[in-house]
Amino acid sequence: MPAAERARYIATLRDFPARLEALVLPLSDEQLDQRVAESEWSPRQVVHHLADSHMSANFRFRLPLDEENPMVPTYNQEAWARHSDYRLPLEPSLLILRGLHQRFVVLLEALTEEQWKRPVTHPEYGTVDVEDIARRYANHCDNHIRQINAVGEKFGW
Ligand code: NI
Repeated sequence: MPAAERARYIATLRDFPARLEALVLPLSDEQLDQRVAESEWSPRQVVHHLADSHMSANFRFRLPLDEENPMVPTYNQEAWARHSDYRLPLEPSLLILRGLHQRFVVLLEALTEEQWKRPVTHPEYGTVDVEDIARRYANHCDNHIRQINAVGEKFGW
């Protein structure tokens, strides 16, 4: 994998908290609770999901650095999104993302070639490496920005 791709994943992770804040902070409470369909998440749920998901990413980045092919835990994201804390204002989750992503950038920028290739096993995705995890979460950032933009397109903001 060329170093340029790794640098791109790191850049995406670095820029994400500010990109997300620019998108969601101007929204009203009503807009934050809009959904494109009953089965889809609102922007508010997406922001809280991102905080939970990226806390889980922290384990997926770190465990393989010091353990031999660790198994990482999974969780039921649909069930989590129905809990009371997914109705909170955005600030707690935006703060988590700010701090976490600052940590991710420092951690990933210092990885050696050997560390990028360390294996980690996910119950559904199988055995991947740290680089795959970085790609997956960089894509995760972009996908959820698109998901929030789709709500804006539907409701005209
Ligand atoms: Ni997600």
